[in-house]
Amino acid sequence: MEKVRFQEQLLAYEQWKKDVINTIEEYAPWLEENGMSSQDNQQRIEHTLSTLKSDKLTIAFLAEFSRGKTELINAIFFADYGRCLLPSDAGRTTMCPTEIFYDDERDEAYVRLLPIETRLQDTTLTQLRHDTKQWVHYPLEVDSVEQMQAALREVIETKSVTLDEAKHLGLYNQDLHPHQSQPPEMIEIPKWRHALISFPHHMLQKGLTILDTPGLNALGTEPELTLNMLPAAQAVLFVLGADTGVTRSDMEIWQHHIKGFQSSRQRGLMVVLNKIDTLWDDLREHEDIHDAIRGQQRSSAKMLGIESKAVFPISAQKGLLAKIRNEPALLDKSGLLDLENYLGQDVLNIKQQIILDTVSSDVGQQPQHVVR
Ligand SMILES: Nc1nc2c(ncn2[C@@H]2O[C@H](COP(=O)(O)OP(=O)(O)O)[C@@H](O)[C@H]2O)c(=O)[nH]1
Ligand SMILES: [Mg+2]
Repeated sequence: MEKVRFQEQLLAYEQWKKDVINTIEEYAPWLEENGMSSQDNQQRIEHTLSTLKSDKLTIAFLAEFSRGKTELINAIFFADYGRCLLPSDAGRTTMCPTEIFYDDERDEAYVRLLPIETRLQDTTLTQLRHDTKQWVHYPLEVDSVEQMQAALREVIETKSVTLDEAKHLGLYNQDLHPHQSQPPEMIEIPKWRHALISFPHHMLQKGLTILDTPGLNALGTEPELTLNMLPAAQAVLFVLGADTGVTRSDMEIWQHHIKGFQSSRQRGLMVVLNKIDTLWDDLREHEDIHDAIRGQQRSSAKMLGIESKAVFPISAQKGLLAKIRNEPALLDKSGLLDLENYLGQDVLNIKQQIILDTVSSDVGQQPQHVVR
């Protein structure tokens, strides 16, 4: 089967949705002409149309820090820019949950950052989201990769505060400093609590939202992320590293933040074994490398209690490089397109099903008529 990039599948899905909207728009006058229109019918049709038009798709990237979530987001979505748009480097990873989407209302590119001190307020993130005064706003100049990279680096910024301040903000955890007899005087904490990136990428403009998360720590300190934002996502992408294997903190995220939600309702879940390039070795036979990757894929799957084929071995780094340099052999070897292909099918099928359910329950009597 030919592998289709996620972008192309999303475009096909958008076309399908547009067709459904057109059909429903034609349905209302048709009912009228045939004397079957009623106020109730019209209202339901309007409700369906507004649901369809505001339809969003959120994919949450969830994993312990440094598994390559940000690199993978760059590889899937931003390879066209020829560089890492979002900062992904060793040691300094995304510090705050970051939503990447397109703001149609303002129709502009920006990064907006919520200061960490807002944790002291008695307001929820949902409330703060609409209170633009509390956010620091930087416009993004989409024609300048340098300007954008510089502005986007804010999401990895930290600041040094006293132990008391860190405690006051609820950001000091003694377990993180197990080898020190005395607690440290100064603590490094994230500068920002949340970041919103509005970016005019064609998929984001079509209603896709990506949620990039920092790691287990943030899941503990920001309950809204766990309670509201992750459950609202239509798909979760869980990332493991081939260099580390399945660690205790990977297991904790899996057990507490992913598995629990899975049973409650249908949504997409993908498990990725990233950094398989760390197993590529010029001195080893091709077969040996293949076996080593399969071995890790099997053992990771076993630990998570899922089927081996549900784990996608990939190299985000090599996939990104292959896209930038246009090297099909390397892209194939990176496994990135297998993941994108699945992402497109699985997530979009679920979305399609949700839309079909909305249409059939709202527009009612003859849903098959509408969506055929
Ligand atoms: N070798 C290798 N390194 C990777 C790969 N993906 C990410 N990395 C590196 O792993 C580090 C952490 O990546 P990042 O995307 O920031 O991880 P995050 O904290 O999960 O967002 C960075 O130094 C990346 O360059 C990969 O596929 N292969
Ligand atoms: Mg990151």
